[in-house]
Amino acid sequence: MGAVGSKQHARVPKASKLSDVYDDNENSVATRYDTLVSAFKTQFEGEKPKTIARSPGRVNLIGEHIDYEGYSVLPMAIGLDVIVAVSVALKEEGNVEEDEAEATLSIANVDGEKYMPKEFPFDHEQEVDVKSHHWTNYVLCGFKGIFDQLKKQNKLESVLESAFMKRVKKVMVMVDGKVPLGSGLSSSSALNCAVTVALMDAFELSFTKGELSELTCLSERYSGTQSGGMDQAISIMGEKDLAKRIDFNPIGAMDVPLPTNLTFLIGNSCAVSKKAESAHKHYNLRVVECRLAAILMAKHYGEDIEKAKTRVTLREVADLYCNKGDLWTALGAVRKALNEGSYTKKQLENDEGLGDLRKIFDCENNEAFNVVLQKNDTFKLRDRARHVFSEARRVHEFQKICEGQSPRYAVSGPIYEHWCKVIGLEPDVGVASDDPTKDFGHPMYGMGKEDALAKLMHLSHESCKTQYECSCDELDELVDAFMSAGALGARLTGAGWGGCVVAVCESDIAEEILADVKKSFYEKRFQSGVANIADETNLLFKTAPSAGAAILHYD
Ligand code: NG1
Ligand code: MG
Repeated sequence: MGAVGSKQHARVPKASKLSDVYDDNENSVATRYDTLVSAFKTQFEGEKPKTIARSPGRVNLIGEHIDYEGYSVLPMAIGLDVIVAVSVALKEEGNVEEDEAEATLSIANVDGEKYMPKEFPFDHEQEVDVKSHHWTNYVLCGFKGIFDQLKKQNKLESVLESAFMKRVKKVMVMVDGKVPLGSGLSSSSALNCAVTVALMDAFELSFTKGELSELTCLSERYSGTQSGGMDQAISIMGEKDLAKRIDFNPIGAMDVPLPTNLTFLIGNSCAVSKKAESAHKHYNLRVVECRLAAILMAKHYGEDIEKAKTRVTLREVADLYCNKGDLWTALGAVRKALNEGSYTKKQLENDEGLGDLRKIFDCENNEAFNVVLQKNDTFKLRDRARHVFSEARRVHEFQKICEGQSPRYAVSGPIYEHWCKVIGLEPDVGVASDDPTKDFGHPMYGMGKEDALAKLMHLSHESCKTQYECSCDELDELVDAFMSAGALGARLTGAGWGGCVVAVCESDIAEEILADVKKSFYEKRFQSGVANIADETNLLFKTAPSAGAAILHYD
């Protein structure tokens, strides 16, 4: 039951055959690699790539917006990926002219019309121009992350002084991405991770998967989002046929086998979530709200205000004060510690005694938070904290059910039984409500495994929509379309505010559901020609857990 395995100490596999990395579609995959190599040669005047690496996008099955609060999430890597070819040209020894020339980092894309090439100095301190939102920013993130990691390991000086690094003339990078942008399938992390792995190999360095997951999580913040570490960790540590429970602090990945009679489907709502551009009112604002909620909860538990102001995550506070992190207790505490509705900046600074918020968020040095505080005056804390704790609980329940526990035992626990006594209900009955704002049990007793998993996904979507407010009309409509078509459950996946829905269904009706959703959602939305869009651009498809990052020796 429940295969376990924590793979953070392993290295990224080096495969020599494409079929070791991809399980199907091998012919078109091979053509894609040929195209990458020939685009590389054309762009870089006949040079041949030294390393090719791939890293996939992901779909998060459950556990939304809780990674940055320190809670485990449950994604799987998908087949769509980013592939990167890299080569390093070295200066000729003794060639004075070359010795003095500035080394460069030259980045190009197979789709050069849409994604223009760009060149930077070969300098790990090169700043990322967050305001430009240029696609190469993520390549720069990957590049910088490698040197940050070396610094952390006290190896930066020696690597920079090595004969190899001193001779670098030009680093050439060619990218081909298949993960749709802004769709909640993590195209950005797939790009960052693929580049990091390719450059690591080309620079003759070797990091463990755990180190790579951590360094790419941190380096992606150069792009302007205060991201958690889910996307990078699963892109690096994903495995065929397994979903993963990704843990943080320290980072780890535990195998989660999914029921074999179920199929997961992905549909793109076609509402593009421009994450970097709208971070101040969406993603980064939520990070700020959760942190404020953590601070007020710590204060509620009697912590000295100055100490409370150093709290960063809700988990930190729950672990300290809520019965060692018991999520039922934490949900109860939220009601007492945080007001309903919104707090204004003034209320937080004056009435709650937090003082200058800009100081708490180190706005002098953190532009992302600086913009959030400049552009927002109201902050919802209770709803956000409630989502985080209840979603963390759903992840736990989802995993337990996948591992074979009966839904009843996955949901209940000593504290749950206790609450039932307090409110005068038989634990077996639970509180029969679909309302995710109710802090007590959900009616999962006697449910089959499949229905219980689907129900958790459904509750997750409701919580994202009403408590975290990260859904949108298109996503809600697509969730409904999947449900009407016969899916067992459906929810937004990824950051939300656009992007994709993940649905789960009995495998034998997957095709029927896809056909139905194509009609009810896509054809209705786009009137004509939708069939082609849906077929060609990965808008609607079946998915299964796929392999994570790999290095390919391809010739
Ligand atoms: P998206 O926007 O789907 O790549 C983001 C974060 C995750 C996680 C989810 C919400 C990045 C790179 N990723 O994913 O860490 O917080 O939102 O669960 O910012
Ligand atoms: Mg992303």
